[in-house]
Amino acid sequence: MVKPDAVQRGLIGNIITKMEEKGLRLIALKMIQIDEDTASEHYAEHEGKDFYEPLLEYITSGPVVALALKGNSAISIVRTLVGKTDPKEASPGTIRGDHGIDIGRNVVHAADSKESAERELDIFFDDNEYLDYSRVEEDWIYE
Ligand code: IDP
Ligand code: MG
Repeated sequence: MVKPDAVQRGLIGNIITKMEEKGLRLIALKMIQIDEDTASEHYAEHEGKDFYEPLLEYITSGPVVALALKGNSAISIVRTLVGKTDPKEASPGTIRGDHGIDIGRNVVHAADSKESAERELDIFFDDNEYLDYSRVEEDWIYE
């Protein structure tokens, strides 16, 4: 997910480009403004933590772009492209490493496991919103 700060900073295209160029297949995409209920469902695991309320405020503060990506090892690949949670510690070349400073404005969200990916995708997409196709270059991406 492209978070509200990244939308405001004109980084949508840049972030999606990184995923496309890596070779991941974009199978669903939407721009939305997350409401309070959806935000608390999405971030349920963080309820009760110090940063929970500011996090809900942040993620509901403006439009976001939700995307579903498919590919071998997609979840770990995306987490690697995104970089560490705290942009100050994220490596150069990663999205957070190149574009953020504060942990509470860390540009993107990415699911961290198959279970969380399934749970989170269910929040934002209906089953009939996933597109079934392949990219012509996939024969050249996978051996
Ligand atoms: P992740 O986004 O890398 O998976 P999580 O630990 O799941 O990191 O935290 C969810 C989000 O909560 C982070 O992306 C960040 O926006 C926010 N967050 C996490 N830890 C802190 C903190 O210590 N202070 C402020 N915000 C935080
Ligand atoms: Mg997380």
